[in-house]
Amino acid sequence: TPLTQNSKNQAKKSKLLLHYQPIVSLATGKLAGFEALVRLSHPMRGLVSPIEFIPVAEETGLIVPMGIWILREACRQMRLWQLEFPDLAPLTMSVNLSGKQFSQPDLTEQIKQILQETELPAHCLKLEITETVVMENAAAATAMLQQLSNSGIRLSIDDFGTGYSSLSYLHRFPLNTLKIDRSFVKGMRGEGEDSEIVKTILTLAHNLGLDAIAEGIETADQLEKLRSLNCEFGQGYFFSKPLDSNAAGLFIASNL
Ligand code: G
Ligand code: G
Ligand code: NA
Ligand code: MN
Repeated sequence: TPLTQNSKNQAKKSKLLLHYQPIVSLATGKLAGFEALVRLSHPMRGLVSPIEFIPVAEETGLIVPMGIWILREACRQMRLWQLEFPDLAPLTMSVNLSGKQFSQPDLTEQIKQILQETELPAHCLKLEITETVVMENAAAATAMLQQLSNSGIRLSIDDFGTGYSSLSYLHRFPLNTLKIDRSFVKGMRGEGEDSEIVKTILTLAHNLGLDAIAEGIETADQLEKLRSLNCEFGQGYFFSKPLDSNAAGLFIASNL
């Protein structure tokens, strides 16, 4: 039948989807937002990691339309949750931006249009950019970050501590958040070297007026340590792995 034919064709297509990893306030344990993480659903290979296809998409330029789809889908989903859970404290949706996306001159206009279409308030969207991308062309980056920030969009530096960073620029960028790379959280026990690095990043963030998210929290020990260091937010398997949209909706409901 045509229906079977159609579902066969559909099953052969690769398709993009988003998973959402909870970000939690370490002081209260309450849900603060999600990071959107893209996946490719492949008919033969199942869910393919972005590590495999984002670099290819960057090279071919496909990342630009793909990134627009990701932004729209993430904003649409967050707006749906706001409507579904009206008592929800405002959550932030964090979306990763690649270097090529970040260098599109019309990025701010495109995002403003997506926010208008999806009716998501600008302050509910946060963009994650790595320090390497920002530092590659610091002058252009400053102008771009300023535009985005002027539109009310929040900004965070992803994988902080692993890339090339310049402290003299950092304080000039209109940032909101530093995300402490999970490699530092992983090695954090007792008074080891990684604990000192985490402490130093937190001091830096707070001195610059930024908040911090610790990535890759997997144990109660790491959580306790980060809490005692006044790290505002955390993300990692200890709280939840990235969830599909249904499971993320259930996570919100169980957190109300
Ligand atoms: O979700 P996972 O751990 O597999 O992500 C692997 C890497 O892919 C991470 O570095 C993450 O930042 C990146 N990534 C995930 N989703 C996106 C996305 O939507 N856009 C871009 N540019 N990178 C993403
Ligand atoms: O580069 P970026 O920070 O965006 O990478 C996010 C990736 O980290 C996601 O693909 C996600 O699956 C992964 N991740 C999230 N939490 C944990 C964790 O607690 N431990 C490990 N090993 N990886 C995690
Ligand atoms: Na990220
Ligand atoms: Mn990250």
